[in-house]
Amino acid sequence: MRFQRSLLSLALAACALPVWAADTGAPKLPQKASYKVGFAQAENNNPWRIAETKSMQDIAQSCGWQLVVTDAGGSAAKQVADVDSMIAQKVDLIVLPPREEKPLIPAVMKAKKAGIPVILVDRNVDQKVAKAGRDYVTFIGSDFVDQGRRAAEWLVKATNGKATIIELEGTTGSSPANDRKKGFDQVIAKNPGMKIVASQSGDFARDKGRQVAQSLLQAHPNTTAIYAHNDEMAVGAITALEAAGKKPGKDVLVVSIDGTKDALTAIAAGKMGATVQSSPFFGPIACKTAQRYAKGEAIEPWVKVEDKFYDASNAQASMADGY
Ligand code: GYE
Repeated sequence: MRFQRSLLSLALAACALPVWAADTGAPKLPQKASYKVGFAQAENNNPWRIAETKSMQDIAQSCGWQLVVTDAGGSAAKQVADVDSMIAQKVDLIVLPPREEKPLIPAVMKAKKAGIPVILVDRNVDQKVAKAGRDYVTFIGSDFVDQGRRAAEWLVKATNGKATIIELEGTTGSSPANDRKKGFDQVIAKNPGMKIVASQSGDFARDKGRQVAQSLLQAHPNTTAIYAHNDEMAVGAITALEAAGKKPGKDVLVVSIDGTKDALTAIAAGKMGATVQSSPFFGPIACKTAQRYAKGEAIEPWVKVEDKFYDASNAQASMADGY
């Protein structure tokens, strides 16, 4: 009986073996003089995304890439369809900034099945479901948790550990929104004088950020700080503060992430406190990583991008970093 049962469980286990059990890992990239490469952009509605797309286009020629660029216009479903069409076109490599962590996983898996390697840039997919080295080559990008921590640490210092905070979150379900929240919360939780009174998504967009800031400021007129997950929403929040008759940078401190030209300008003007850089310039590093991969080098699962930090001490002098 026991023998039978163990045989049965063995059989069941065999049936339940995931498809990737006999997996040889992410598809390889052959060494060639030129490649057809797909870059499936999530949206092009802000300076960060425009700089990222341009960085890919700028590197294409010198990297031997014939680049196919699509724009999902802010729709994860469209981004999946864009990857589908790149698979149908039989591109050699797909460079993908997955708009959201979960919905883009089927696209990664479909490319893998078609034998096309995928390099994730800027945003990641859900690590519980898809893995670097196994399903895609690697993730090239910033440490978003650390960015959130750095923004919070600046705010703790600037407010002597006492603040009433509104948080403008990025795109719901995206890795930077999840992780920038996590890192910020970690630091805030250790400071009993710091309170996040409201937290809502502004979808990483300027006008949405302005609208959300406006309604949250009405509900919480005693707010003393705004943490935005990106500069576009921070700039929107500054507009909302001014419209509400408050002085950004004085009555309410603003801290965010990205390092856009508009943010550096706002910091230099004293309207914004600080921003943690999140570099959008993935072209050169994506090219280099693909070349290493084609040579057969083992690629680390996370090619980490190091980010600077801007506040009143260096914003003006760093204006050339902005985009
Ligand atoms: O911070 C934001 C953009 O995914 C890291 O997306 C990126 C973020 C960036 O829309 O401005």
